Amino acid sequence: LAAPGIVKALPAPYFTVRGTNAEARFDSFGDTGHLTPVDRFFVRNHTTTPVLDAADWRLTLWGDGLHGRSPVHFTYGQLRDLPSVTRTALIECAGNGRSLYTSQQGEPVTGTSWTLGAVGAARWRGVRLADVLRRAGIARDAVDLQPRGLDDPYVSGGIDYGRVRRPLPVAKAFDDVILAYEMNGEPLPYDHGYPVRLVVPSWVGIASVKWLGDIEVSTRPLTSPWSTDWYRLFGDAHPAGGSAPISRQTLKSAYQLPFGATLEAGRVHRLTGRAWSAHAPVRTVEVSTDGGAHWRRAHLHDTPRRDGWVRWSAPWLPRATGPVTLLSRTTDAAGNTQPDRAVHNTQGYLFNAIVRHPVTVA
Ligand code: MTE
Ligand code: MO
Repeated sequence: LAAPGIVKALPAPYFTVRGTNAEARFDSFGDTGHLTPVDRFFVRNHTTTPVLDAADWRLTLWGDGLHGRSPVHFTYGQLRDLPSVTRTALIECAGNGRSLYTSQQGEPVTGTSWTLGAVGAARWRGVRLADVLRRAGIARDAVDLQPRGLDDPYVSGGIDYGRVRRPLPVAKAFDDVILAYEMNGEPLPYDHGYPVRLVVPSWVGIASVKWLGDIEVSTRPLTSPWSTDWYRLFGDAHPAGGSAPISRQTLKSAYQLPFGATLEAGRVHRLTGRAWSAHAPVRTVEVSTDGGAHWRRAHLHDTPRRDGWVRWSAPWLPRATGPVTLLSRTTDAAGNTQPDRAVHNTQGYLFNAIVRHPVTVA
């Protein structure tokens, strides 16, 4: 049952597999709690999941940004002996929602054709990256880190781009990044980065490097193809070589209902969904069951906070039969709200528009 490059068995009801990637069906979140169980947590692999052994794994820190000796090593046991922290964080692929640029806005994009299931919330336990950097002797003038994975080098179109790696500013590393070794109270599963991964809260998923092997610590800005060729906004709205490397995620809301679902006319349905923002806690979710002519507030079932998402529901009594477009729109405490259209970029990142969710009343 395991897909190529993915170790965990992917039960068909929960996932759509695309090559080495697996997307959760958003409607399968309907019977889960605030946290996303591992059996429906999306997998995004540039190549394949390596099966590593914690007993001979070690993390190496190196570079001119260490003031003492370099390299410095930490074994798995040494990391586990450091004070631990546990926190909830979403991981969401920068391209989550990408296919909607085309299906909803008629715009071409390249990259994995996700709908809305390349996101999940988990409880992560591990060590603060700041603690490890201090112990390794990070210099005052270090500005950038470059964490790198132990999965196979990424080769595409005959070009070997090397192992997955991406610069991470020291300021973010000291803020809230953790080296995670547990997910939802269990050792990290192979597909999610065993034995140790980064969790970079509120940033695009690529920042959360899995199967972490080493971290370069530098007194100068670093780059990699994951910050120059991809994970930037390219296209007409972003001329002159594209935006800066993208960092923070955006905001979204979605119904926990299959696209094209059929709902019975003449009875009350409890429509449910989730909303999340990487900028600030969710403030409101509004729903429209008439294609946007009227909006009303959904009921929020979680206390909005910075981490994780908010489950919401709204009752609906459809009377007339026929096709209907359901809409949802979230607004966060910083005043960000989902627009009617997302600003197009050729690689289809950061889709944030109101999703047009087709259903049929019969
Ligand atoms: N880390 C390594 N080493 N290799 C990868 O291919 N994919 C990144 C990131 N970390 C990746 C990686 C991307 S693009 C995303 S969206 C997240 O991992 C996905 O994390 P998940 O597979 O645990 O859901
Ligand atoms: Mo991603």
